[in-house]
Amino acid sequence: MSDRTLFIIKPDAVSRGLVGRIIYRFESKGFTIIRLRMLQFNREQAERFYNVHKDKPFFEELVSFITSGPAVAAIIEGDHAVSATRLMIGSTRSHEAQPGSIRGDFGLDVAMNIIHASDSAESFKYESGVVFS
Ligand code: DAT
Ligand code: MG
Repeated sequence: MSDRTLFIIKPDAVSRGLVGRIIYRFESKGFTIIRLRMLQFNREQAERFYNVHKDKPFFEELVSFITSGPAVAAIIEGDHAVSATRLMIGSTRSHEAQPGSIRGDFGLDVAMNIIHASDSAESFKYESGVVFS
């Protein structure tokens, strides 16, 4: 089933010069890029984006990290986009992420974990509204 998802290359990966290598993986996999933009999250937008985590102890850290520098957001389309992209990014805790996944190959940290991807069709709809409106 062809569907769409959103990923965000987070400020740590942008500042480390990983944008091209990350986008290359999604193109190589067979996804089509539908939208692509560099953006700087402001606090209000970051709090809305991460609304689902507002009661978590790491919420403040999350918001301050995502607003700390430019990020790159993309909407991509292809078969099983949501689940395939989640597999490609790897586990949240980068040091435990499978080698071959983006977090597994490029990161070690939990908070600064390179990339975000929507985890369902509903979160894709919500998150892309925050980032591409
Ligand atoms: P994911 O990004 O894999 O969907 P999540 O939705 O559980 O993970 O959490 C959102 C982000 O919050 C995650 O990418 C990094 C941060 N985060 C999660 N757990 C954390 C923790 N224990 N300490 C610090 N940051 C954390
Ligand atoms: Mg998540």
